[in-house]
Amino acid sequence: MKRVITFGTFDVLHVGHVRILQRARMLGDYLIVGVSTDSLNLQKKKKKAIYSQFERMEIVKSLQYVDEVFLEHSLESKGDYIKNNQADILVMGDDWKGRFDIFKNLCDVIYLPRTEGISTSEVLENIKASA
Ligand code: C2G
Repeated sequence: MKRVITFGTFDVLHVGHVRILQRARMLGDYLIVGVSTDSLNLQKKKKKAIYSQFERMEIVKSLQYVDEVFLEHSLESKGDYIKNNQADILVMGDDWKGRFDIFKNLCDVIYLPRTEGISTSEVLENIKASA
């Protein structure tokens, strides 16, 4: 059974998130998602997530493509997360291209094209503009 792992904040879920999770799942048989904690997200994005880490985990877990979720506490722990979850494949959007090649000794590393024209920040801007 091929175990796929991926990571993200997945705030205000949109089709870009759904499509990477769907494609990641199709590369194996079981998809595990590390959902960034609120503090890791703040560190990465310099602004608070709209939904809490527990709400974001609940939403991601509800998707048909996702088998398991856990909290991603740090980018530096990615190697441990890969090992502890016995992942065979790490999948990330290609905005991360090259950033995780160091884990090629642990698992396959695949970067998939991002979905163009959508991001959580754009969605939030649109909501603000239409309010
Ligand atoms: N994504 C995508 N298309 C978009 C937006 C996002 O394919 N239009 C992908 C990203 O490339 C990433 C995943 O969806 O693989 C989650 O994106 P974010 O929630 O923005 O997460 P990110 O900040 O990239 O977190 O350990 C790595 C980090 O936790 C990744």
